[in-house]
Amino acid sequence: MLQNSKDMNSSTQRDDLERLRTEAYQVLKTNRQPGSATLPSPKQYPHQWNWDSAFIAIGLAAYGDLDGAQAEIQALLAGQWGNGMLPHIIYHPDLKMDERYFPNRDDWGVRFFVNTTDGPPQGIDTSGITQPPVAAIAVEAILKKRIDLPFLETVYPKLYRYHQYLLTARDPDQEGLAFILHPWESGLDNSPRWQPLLDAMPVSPEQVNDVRQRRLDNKGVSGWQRPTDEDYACYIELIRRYRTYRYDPVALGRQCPFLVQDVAFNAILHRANAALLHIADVLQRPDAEKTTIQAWRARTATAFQNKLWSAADGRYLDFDLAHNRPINQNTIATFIPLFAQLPSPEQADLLVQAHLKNPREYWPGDVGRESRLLIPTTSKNNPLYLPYNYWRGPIWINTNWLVIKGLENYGYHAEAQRVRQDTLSLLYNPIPNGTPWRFWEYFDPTNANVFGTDGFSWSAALAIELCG
Ligand code: 2M8
Repeated sequence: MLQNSKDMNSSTQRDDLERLRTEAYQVLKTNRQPGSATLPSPKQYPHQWNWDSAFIAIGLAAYGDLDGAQAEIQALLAGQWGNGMLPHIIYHPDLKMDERYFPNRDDWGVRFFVNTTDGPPQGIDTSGITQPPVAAIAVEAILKKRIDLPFLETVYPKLYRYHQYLLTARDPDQEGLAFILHPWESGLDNSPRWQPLLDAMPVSPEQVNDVRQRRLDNKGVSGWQRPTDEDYACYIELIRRYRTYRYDPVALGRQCPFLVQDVAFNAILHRANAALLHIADVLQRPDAEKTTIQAWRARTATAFQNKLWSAADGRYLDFDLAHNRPINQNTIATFIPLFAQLPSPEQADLLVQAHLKNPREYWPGDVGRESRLLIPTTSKNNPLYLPYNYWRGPIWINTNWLVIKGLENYGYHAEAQRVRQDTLSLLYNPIPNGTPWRFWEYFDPTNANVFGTDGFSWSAALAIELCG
């Protein structure tokens, strides 16, 4: 195992990191579909996912495969809807893949219910919801390595329209906060933050039974590592409702039982708007357009201070628009605003000292619930914390990566280094005469047990980025 920064600087460790990079890139090559995008995992997630592709592009850019990174982004943007939304899944063109993932393309019904000028492009099957908007951040990572003007000119208008959709259709009151309308839009699917909302959603025993029959995600991966059937019944019930509303954004905004201004999603959007501005500068876009992006950023920054910050808790709280109240669940989302430089230095210090470095919450130690590794995705003192279940507590490479960047933004270099060290040590697991790195999906913070699927693309991609 990679143990500490001293080890990491030794020549053996440098060789190991070099091998880690090479093997990680191999995973991405294996998961890439000829002439198309990279699957998160051919076994578990056999289609293209929105924020996965953005993380993959970041890893490809860090490796120096800039053509691959650009192709990944272009494949993602090819699925953009007429109304600007970037769907969370672009289904694999091979229909046989539908036997391997639930819900399948027909379950969304987007072709039937969305006006074609607003909906998915002809010939591309997509889901009907989005995911955290990391794409512009990935494009910025590419442009820092190579300025390919024709590429930037192709992708910029699409990214602009995506952000515009999020800050208009998803922000009818112009607060600078986009709402998400499904737990899957957060990317942190069964985060404890959503539990109170799901508990309030009526789903029948028949619906639970139906998803129990249809679910495929808990066949290759053990069910105890995945969301419950009850959670899945809610996920599918929400999709059923969107079909009933014909994906009309106004109806969705008024009637959806799950409407949340998610701290993590909006922090990522804020950071993505900084990236968009950077791209606009490179392309010398008109001032009016840049002023609009600046206005989005100003609004979001104000809303984070005035609406989402809780002085009593010393952290940001998501806001439940359907019930007009904050959601108070301490999870990894607490730290994502650091990535977007939203907190003041004093707020950042509170987040780091009172929460991240608190052994009752996130920091390793045996006060209350014991853990050894950073960063659990749920605070250890949250009653809903489960170190082995999906987004309920396990460590994920993408959330660690976002927090590492956030800590570095504020000069918390020792803490960032500690998280980076833990992240690489989880990925680096040499076994004699075997494949040393399997790039698992998520990890137990108490004992480094591995969960989910192996050969998981964003674990590999962000490992490359972290190797530097
Ligand atoms: C997971 O989500 C999908 C649904 O979108 C699933 O559980 O089937 C999440 O971890 C999500 O963040 C990720 O993008 C997706 C593909 O890796 O898997």
